[in-house]
Amino acid sequence: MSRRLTVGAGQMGPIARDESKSEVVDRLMAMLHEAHDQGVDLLVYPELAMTTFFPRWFVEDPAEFDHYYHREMPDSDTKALFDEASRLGIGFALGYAEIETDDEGVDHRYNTYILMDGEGEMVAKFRKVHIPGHAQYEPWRKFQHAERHYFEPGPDGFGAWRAFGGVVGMAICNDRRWPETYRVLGLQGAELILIGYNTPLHYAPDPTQNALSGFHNHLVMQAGAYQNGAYVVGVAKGGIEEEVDSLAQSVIIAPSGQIIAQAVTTADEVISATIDLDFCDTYKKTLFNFDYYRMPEHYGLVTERTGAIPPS
Ligand code: CDT
Repeated sequence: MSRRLTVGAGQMGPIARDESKSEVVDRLMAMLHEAHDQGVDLLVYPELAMTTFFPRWFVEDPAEFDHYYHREMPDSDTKALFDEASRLGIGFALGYAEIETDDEGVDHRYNTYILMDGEGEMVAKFRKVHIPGHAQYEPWRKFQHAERHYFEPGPDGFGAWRAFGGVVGMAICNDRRWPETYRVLGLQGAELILIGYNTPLHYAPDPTQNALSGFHNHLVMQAGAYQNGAYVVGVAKGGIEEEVDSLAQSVIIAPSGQIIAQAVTTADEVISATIDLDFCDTYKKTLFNFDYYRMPEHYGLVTERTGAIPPS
């Protein structure tokens, strides 16, 4: 018995500030067809795949940027992509900026992933939990990273869902740097973790990290895969977008922690790998047999404390 599935990463090159949603959908559609040619069952697009990475600009009233957000998915801009994917029988995960108005009429803005199965049914929605960057205008920066101005943390945490013959979880960009993300998914039996990202190569608070950007990207995702016996699909929107260079190097990672496919460009590019979800047990039932080896009575601080408190 094996549970084989072909997963694809639909890496994107830059999206210009004035690029229309229909132009973006054309690009996503071209990658969908390429994925179909590669026999892909599930195609993963990046974080905020519909727009330029607008948090690099600060506007006092976030509502001025509401044209970058979607109130429903699919909507009139994206319906063609959803229709074509279900016609081809391909599931996909799409990152986008979401706006939702609550019962009191208050708008909430989220950095969101939607996961669709191959029949055109929505499997799940995930809203980014760890929101990086800053909430105020910071004039000393070459460019802003004001995600904390434009998005609130997803209130639902890290869910996992039965789909594609296995258990699937999602995370978005900065979430991938935190081991808790993978462990919370691992504790729900996640076998396949989908992660989109937009990572500028220049990290303003500490530029000594710039040269390590690609290393850190793979380091965290390979560790998360291995320590939880899961496949990880990490998908970039990379290249030079509105003068800001961002990391590409999208990857598909096995539960062994090994990279089994990697993008070679900084442009739109589909990579794929046929995986066997049963292979997760090679790790989940041996070295990382959680039931047998975990010691949760010694992990209390992980949820009791936020910041570190060294001994006095
Ligand atoms: N999109 C996103 O979360 N990017 C962050 C950039 C570093 S924090 C300014 C990341 O973790 O890759």
